[in-house]
Amino acid sequence: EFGDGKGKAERMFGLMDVFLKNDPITLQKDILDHVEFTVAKSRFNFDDFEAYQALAHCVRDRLIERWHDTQIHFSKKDPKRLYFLSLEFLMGRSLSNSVINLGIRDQFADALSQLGFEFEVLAEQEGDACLGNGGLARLSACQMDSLATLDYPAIGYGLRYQYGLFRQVILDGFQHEQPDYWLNFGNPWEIERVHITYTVKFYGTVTDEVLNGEKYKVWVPGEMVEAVAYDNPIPGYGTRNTIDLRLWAAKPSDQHDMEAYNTGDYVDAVVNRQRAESISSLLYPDDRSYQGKELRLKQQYFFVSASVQDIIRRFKDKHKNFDEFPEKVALQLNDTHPSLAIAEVMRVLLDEEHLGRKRAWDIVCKIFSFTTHTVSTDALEKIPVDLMGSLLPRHLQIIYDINFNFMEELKKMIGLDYDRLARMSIVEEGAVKNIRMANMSIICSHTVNGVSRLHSELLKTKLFKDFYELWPHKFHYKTNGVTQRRWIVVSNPSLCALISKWLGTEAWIRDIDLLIGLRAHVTNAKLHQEWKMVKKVNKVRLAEYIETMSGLKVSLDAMFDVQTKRMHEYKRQLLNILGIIHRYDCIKNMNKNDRKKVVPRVCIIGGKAAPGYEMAKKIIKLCHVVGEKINKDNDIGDLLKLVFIPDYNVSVAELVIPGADLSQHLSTAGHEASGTSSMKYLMNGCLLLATEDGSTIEMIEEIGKENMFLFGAKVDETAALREKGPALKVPLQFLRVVRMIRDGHFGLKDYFQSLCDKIEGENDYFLLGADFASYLEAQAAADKAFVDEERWTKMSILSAAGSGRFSSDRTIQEYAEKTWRIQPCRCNS
Ligand code: 8GP
Repeated sequence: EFGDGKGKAERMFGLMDVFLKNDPITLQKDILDHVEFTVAKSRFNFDDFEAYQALAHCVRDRLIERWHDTQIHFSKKDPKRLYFLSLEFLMGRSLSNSVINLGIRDQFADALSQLGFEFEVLAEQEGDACLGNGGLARLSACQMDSLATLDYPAIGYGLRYQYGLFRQVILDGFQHEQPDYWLNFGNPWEIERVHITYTVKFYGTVTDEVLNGEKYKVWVPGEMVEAVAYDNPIPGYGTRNTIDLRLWAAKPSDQHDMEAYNTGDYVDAVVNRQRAESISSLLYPDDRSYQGKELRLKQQYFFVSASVQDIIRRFKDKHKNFDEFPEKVALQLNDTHPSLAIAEVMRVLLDEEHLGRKRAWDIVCKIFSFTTHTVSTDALEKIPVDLMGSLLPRHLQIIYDINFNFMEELKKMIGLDYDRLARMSIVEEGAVKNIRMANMSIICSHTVNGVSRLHSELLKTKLFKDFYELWPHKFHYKTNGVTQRRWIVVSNPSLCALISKWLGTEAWIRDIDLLIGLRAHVTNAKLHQEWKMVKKVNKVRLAEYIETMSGLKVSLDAMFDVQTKRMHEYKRQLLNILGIIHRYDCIKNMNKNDRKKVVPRVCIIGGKAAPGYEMAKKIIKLCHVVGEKINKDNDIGDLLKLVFIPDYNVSVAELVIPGADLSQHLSTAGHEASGTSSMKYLMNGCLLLATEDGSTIEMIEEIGKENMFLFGAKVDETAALREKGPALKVPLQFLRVVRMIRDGHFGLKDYFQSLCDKIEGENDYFLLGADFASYLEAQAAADKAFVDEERWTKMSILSAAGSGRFSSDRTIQEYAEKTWRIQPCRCNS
């Protein structure tokens, strides 16, 4: 392994300790060494942030050590590997998660306290890595944690954006976006690999060439950019396995623009080179709507091309030909964003490896699997043919070729049903011709997964009906899950300790099914007492946060009622706000005696709106004006408060979720593919008020209807309700609250008209009016349950106890066994 001879290797081993040690003295020494030599501060004078940096480097050393062992082990065993391609990973903070997964949190806490620092305080110094928008991106992060924990030989690939998701700043109740230049203070969690670089080509032309009597296509690029690897070690829990999340950054290529230097245009040429870096400069903040922008397509191809080169290089290191490629490589497309990988693998196998069409196609069909995260046709990516043709001329040819062959096959199978042929074609005809990325992904993948059972049904009967009828065997689902390491162990240490105590083991941290064991104690008064205490601790933490952030003092006796997620009309934050207005209105009209019976509530809403999404931004403003009115109304006091939590992100979620009593998941049935925030709330013993949508349907099976507050139209009822249009009866209370907004009760009368128009009469596509009465009933049921403390606590325990199915460990195991067909590869060294 060490190049020149046994003697050198032995000498190097002699110089190293076998493993880094984790006793308090060694840790203190290592931290201080990093203060001095990495952070370059005096070990007698450093602040919390510098201590955090030193600590992070100390943890990083230990991560690298395990990461090396794992990579060497994988390389020796050469197992089939999973390559997880995703344009978004929402990792949040790394410190606490890392030390917990490495099993050395307490040792670090001890070492730090002896140096006069508190672990928790230092952990707060870390900024979030927000390289993703929302559900899809956090799911990728949870799945990486599970892949590592379950010892799967996997690598994640993505983009190292310099600007993460914008920071949300609220000024006068309006959302403003600020850039998140998150690398400003350095990032100790990544390792720059200056030697792992690949050239990525763009633009140019395709020519024909003859080699040994065979004709080949040659792509002569017009621009070249370098992709540099940044490795982010992802430690598993309870294992030495530490896998790699490899993110690519764009750097100018040395091969770039030689012409310009030669013609003497040196300054311009250097300035132009810098443009290359813009490819990985920012994360697009629109989750869902797709706009066919060139930079976005460049990002997609850039990360796909670098990853595919890396994958093929790794394979070729061990294999002489491509025979075994499908037995060694599984490529997972996280939504359609990485789907250019299909055309890219095809291109490499055809034009560079000269395998011939049949063989290349045969390989492609065996290695790709595709997961879609949406239910809406509008959210499916389409790339204008002109754009594709100019940026990636060879790929467009390949896509046309795949499509031609598919259409020929299809005609044989279904005959000349031109409508259906047109619907299934990769190429959408029309004023602007488009490439339909989802169609390409389905045609070329062996498996298409939905993210919940209901989602999968909708894919089969609606979104991808034509494809399902052709290839029923391709369609599956893997209900999403979240990792209990992050969402209980890191974010809710008190609950973690309590669960371990009552189960008599920490094994549930790796084996979530054990949580069921809590059911045996569900009526135990001692457990109830401790359970309530844990909730209280977390509510105190959340209340303090609210006070520092907004100056608002909230009562701990109130029900903390939370809705946090991206702002979308279908997620119906508006329904929540209308419900709050209704509650306020009712309280205002009550006499003193009736008011005594009101269950006090602190309503908490958080989430970002895409910068160009007007309606979502209006909902944020509405939340603020309503909150202002209610919170300033002394007559109401603690009976009702409404707080908007700005800049909702992973670390804010870690604080909010454990402190919630009730959480709301209000999507109109049939619109939320799965939903994952509900799973985090559930694990934390928070009760759910929800529609029967996405994965909630599966939660009902685990928790029981009687332990949740369900409401609203079911998925098969929505079409009929919409059809009724203006004839649909909506409750008077609904009309009244909308009227209050229209009449300017909360100010900005004109500004909110368009918002009101969207929810009245036949415009009410998301059925707020139709679901309002049932929503209020569910809210009333929640109030009733909350006053019965014992019942509430029991429901809370049962929620956590039944949340096991929603661990990403289960999801990943299903993917591994059924879709990727990979085996664990545990590193014991
Ligand atoms: C989300 C779905 O809306 C959510 O229901 C699901 O739980 C989550 O994915 C994980 O599967 N979808 C997206 O976040 C999404 O489509 N994002 C756009 C960037 C594509």
